[in-house]
Amino acid sequence: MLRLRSLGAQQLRSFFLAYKDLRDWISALDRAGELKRIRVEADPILEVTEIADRVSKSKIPKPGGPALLFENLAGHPGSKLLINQFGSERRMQMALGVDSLDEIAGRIRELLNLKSPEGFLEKLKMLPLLAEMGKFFPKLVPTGPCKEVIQRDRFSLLDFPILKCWPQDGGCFITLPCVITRDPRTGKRNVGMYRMQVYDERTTGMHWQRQKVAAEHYRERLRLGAAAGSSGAEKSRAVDIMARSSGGSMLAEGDRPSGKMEVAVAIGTDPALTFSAIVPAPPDVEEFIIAGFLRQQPVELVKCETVDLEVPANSEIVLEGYVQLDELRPEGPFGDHTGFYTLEDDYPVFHVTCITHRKDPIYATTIVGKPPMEDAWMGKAVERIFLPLMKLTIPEIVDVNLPVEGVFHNLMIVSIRKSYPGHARKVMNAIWSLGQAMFTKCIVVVDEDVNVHDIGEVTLKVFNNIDPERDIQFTLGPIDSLDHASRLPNYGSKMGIDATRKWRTEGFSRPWPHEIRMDAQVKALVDKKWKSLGIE
Ligand SMILES: Cc1cc2nc3c(=O)[nH]c(=O)nc-3n(C[C@H](O)[C@H](O)[C@H](O)COP(=O)(O)O)c2cc1C
Ligand SMILES: [Mn+2]
Repeated sequence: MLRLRSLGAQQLRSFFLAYKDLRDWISALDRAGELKRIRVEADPILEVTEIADRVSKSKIPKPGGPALLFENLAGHPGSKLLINQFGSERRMQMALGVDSLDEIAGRIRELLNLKSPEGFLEKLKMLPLLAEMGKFFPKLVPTGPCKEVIQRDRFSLLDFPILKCWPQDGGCFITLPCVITRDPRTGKRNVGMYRMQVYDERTTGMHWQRQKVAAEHYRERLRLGAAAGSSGAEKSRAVDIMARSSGGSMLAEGDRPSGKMEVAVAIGTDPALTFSAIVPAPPDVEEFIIAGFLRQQPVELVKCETVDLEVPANSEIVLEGYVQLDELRPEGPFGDHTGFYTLEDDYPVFHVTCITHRKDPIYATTIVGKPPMEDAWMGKAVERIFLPLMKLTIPEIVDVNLPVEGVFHNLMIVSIRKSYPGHARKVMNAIWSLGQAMFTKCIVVVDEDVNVHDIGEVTLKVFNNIDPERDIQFTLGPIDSLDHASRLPNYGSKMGIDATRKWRTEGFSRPWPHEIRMDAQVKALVDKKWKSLGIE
């Protein structure tokens, strides 16, 4: 009963907090002193990056600086651009309507902890919760702000102040798009954030990495096409392009499977929705539901004009179009969140068939580069929110830290409640098989008494505790596409360090030393004397 009441209170509170759209969110940032309007002219080519980068790395007023609304962009009179909206702990909390990200983790735990009601009264008590859950599901509405201007004939991507982020980038990139696709088998929708390189007025790259959900939707279409194709040749062509779209060269003309995959892209939505596009949710969970859960109000969707997809009604800009199944094109280089440029590689191509937008649309974007950047704060939010979900499959996990400089896939420090010999290695293997955590290049496992967020303590304990030859575990598997060091693109080795205290049952027969700690009595004594010592 208590649980239900607390959910009710949260629901009531967040009723006032869910942002209607990007503009509502910008006003909230402004009121909270978290927004800076830039009226001096700035160029979307490199200059906005340099400004945003300095702000991201500044400590004023707090780490991450303010969000920036550029109101005077060179070459784009009248355009506005929002950047760094998620770029601080406070803004990330505000975006999700909480005072602490652990609140959301708590809400997820509540849901996971639900037990089936026994008897009529308990069922009755569940009703408000069920009503609450109804709020998570998206709602189709006849129209919305994103339809204020509909452009089917004369439109150009070049009208928007799309950034060229870094000097050696292959061009301008849309960096904060919510890319919406549909699973051709189940009809379920996916929203993923995949950058888009602008090739010309109506064409972009579509950088969904091969292990991401939209890439699977794409392969699913190829498979279906192959199954429908009458000849064995058609089938083998589809298989071929699947392999080649993982880093190979283009197919020769006349050797291509045909067909299209519809795609819609929303730019500049309310912050919960934008955030939902980056969360590593299980493939079959619609991000629209996650956004509904986070904002505790349904996401309102409208039908697209030229494709059979739905988009958030509150979007500033919507791009509708398709990806041709037989077409790959070099994408990149792009200054990435690893702090290095990702190399050029072949990716699908997005053809825009229609653009709809609000009047005077605000273009939302971000930059990535050497950390810390805006995405560091988004990544930390994912870390906190996903902890209870990780614990669902790996309950022995106590806490997790993905240090920002580990760029999320290079380093995970995890503390566990060790219960049996080899337990740390079991946890490594579980993490390497858990969704996007499969990319983790190095997993460091420590005992539960180590504070994973204190890098000094982690360093002290880990390197004191290991016998490297014994405690390092290597494995081979899929690697993040951004990794430039692996032997092959997307495939290479990973390492786990078992830095837990070793047990006799693990073949360790030496005594384990005690950690140095002063007696409590002596500490209390010195506390009392401290001032009189005249040291401070
Ligand atoms: C700013 C930003 C840019 C990103 N760009 C890409 C990208 O270009 N390609 C990609 O595959 N993932 C990119 N990601 C990560 C994905 O959004 C993330 O893996 C997400 O969970 C994918 O959704 P999915 O599981 O529905 O495929 C980016 C994340 C952020 C925060
Ligand atoms: Mn997804």
